[in-house]
Amino acid sequence: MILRRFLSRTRKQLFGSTFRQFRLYHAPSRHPHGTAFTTNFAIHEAAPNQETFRVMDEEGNIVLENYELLEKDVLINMYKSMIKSNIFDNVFYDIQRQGRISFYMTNFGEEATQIGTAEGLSPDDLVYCQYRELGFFVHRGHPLQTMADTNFSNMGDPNDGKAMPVHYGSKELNIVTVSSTLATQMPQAAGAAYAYKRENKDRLVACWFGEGAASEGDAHAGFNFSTVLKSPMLWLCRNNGYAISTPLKHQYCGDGLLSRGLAYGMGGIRVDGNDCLAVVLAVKAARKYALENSKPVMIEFMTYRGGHHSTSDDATRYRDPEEIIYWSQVDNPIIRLKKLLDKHEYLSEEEDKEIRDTSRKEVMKAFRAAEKKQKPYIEKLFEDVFDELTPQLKYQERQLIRHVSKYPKEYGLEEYADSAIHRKVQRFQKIKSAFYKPDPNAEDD
Ligand SMILES: Cc1ncc(C[n+]2csc(CCOP(=O)(O)OP(=O)(O)O)c2C)c(N)n1
Ligand SMILES: [Mg+2]
Repeated sequence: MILRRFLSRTRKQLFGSTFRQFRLYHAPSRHPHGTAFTTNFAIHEAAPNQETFRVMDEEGNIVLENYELLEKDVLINMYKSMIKSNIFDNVFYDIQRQGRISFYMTNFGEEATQIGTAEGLSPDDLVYCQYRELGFFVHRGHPLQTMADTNFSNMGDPNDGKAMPVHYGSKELNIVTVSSTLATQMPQAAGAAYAYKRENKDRLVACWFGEGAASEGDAHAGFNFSTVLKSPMLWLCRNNGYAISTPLKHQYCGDGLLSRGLAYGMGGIRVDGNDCLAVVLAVKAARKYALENSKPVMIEFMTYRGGHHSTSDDATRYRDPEEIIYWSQVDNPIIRLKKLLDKHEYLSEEEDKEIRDTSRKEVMKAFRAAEKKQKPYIEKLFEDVFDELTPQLKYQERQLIRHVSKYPKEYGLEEYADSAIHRKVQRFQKIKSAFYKPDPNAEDD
């Protein structure tokens, strides 16, 4: 009201007396931006918030008219992936709490966003992740064993123990390895999408990011490149309400990420991220649109981070328990899909139990096997980074070998695969035993 009064006064002051006799003025402009001239003075305000598209409500009722339901097999497979991902999260969260792995991040509450997206994309599409996309990996078929191995940083870890847990990736499945330095994946994804445009095949690039990561400069560079270069790609925003302890109200003003995408000139849609049917529909449609029009589309998934940010965080310090309970019990993607399956009599209680039992067994098997595997040999630390080691790194490697060989017990050498360090320690022990017979009654030397 106050703003409107101010504007009308300003308009009167500026144009009132001199130009009263003229009608509102419009004229074309030759500015390359393609705008026109007007005398209609206005300080524009942001458009009202865009609505969130959904197909199914919290009770599993279909609310979209004329919606053709996905086939039973597709729904059951998505449900299986949700359960598997949820059990994997529970098991690995507990394992971390027991001190068996160093770190973990759960995906509770974001299962429909992750799994529905995997269902909607083509397996040929190249995907860049942030770090909270477990369900996407599961549904695309990434072996649980490889993920368990990655979390244990053992010899089965494709990163050779050089990255933190949850940094999964798979060349075969077209998923670029997670890099949790926020938003670094975004300009890379825009570049890859441009390469795909030049290749002109029926595939695109999709890039995950959180609403918090979107505050990084890299996000804006990525958005801008993708629209200016008119590249076919999907920007997949997981808007889960928090960036560690920062709630979204402290993260941004305006209409979230969707409005930013539109401002950059891409297509966009806001979707209920806890409704797997809406997610699949939106991803398929956006994918088609991006390829047909050779331009990016942003999908903003409205969801909720059900767990702590990571095992280094305690979310109860900054979140109301009631809020957490609402999202875990009322607006929860797994419960919602289960209600839909029940309504259509697609899943009996026995079948549900069977899915849960099988998934638990699979996860436990992967965890137990991963815990038994040795860690990569220690010098691996220096390999596969530079083609040839720099003099400094060579010096550091020699130092490391010397130091660890001197204090092998401090480093639990038996956990690591055989290496130059082991052989050095063995040689040293042989020499020692040749010259020195330990006192059998003495304590460990
Ligand atoms: C460049 C950079 N700055 C800060 C961090 C620390 N950090 C890790 S995750 C995170 C929050 C990201 O939130 P969001 O993008 O919303 O993803 P979410 O954790 O909610 O899935 C921050 C600040 C980081 N990893 N990288
Ligand atoms: Mg977030």
